[in-house]
Amino acid sequence: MDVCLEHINDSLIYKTQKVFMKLYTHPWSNHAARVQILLNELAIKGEIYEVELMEENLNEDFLVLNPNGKVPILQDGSVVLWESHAIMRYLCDKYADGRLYSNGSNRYRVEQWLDWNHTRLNIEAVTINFNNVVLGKNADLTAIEHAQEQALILLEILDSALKINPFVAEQYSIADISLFTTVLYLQKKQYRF
Ligand SMILES: N[C@@H](CCC(=O)N[C@@H](CS)C(=O)NCC(=O)O)C(=O)O
Repeated sequence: MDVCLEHINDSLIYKTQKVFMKLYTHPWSNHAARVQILLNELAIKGEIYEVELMEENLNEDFLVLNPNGKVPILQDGSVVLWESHAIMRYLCDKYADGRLYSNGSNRYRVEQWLDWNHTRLNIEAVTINFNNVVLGKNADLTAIEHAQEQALILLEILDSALKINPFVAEQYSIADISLFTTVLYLQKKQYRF
């Protein structure tokens, strides 16, 4: 990466020294897509490295970066992070200058929806896609049906929240980005960068 962003007196300053940012991703990963969207929102240009899943992610070198063998992984200089939401929080704290993950009471609303997505809606989306795409002919049809039913109930909760406000928290935030990638995943759509 040619640009180094650094917080100086609370503002983002572009410095001439070089910093190395790399995102390990996969085109079908909803978890990686949310980080990639955030990098775009923050106008951070790093190296996007597409990992060959079920092969490269099982290599020793990869497992050193993430022992879970999953994408996304963010490498920002000496910082290596996995878990999409943790990466998003980190990027906002370091580079967003108060945008997308604001301080104060609105932040708890953002956290609420991030947790809700991770522990509720995203789980159903992963079950549906894992069975349909990865297991294919061996898919557990009962699990798919159950996940679809649950997803519909959860989407109604999300719809109700979005009737009040166009964003789940007061302002556009990383919770909206995360939820967007899950809804897209439920629609079996790939985010095109
Ligand atoms: N909770 C993790 C989930 C990451 C995840 O499940 N990544 C999938 C792609 S969407 C993966 O790398 N799967 C490869 C594997 O399990 O072998 C996050 O939010 O980053």
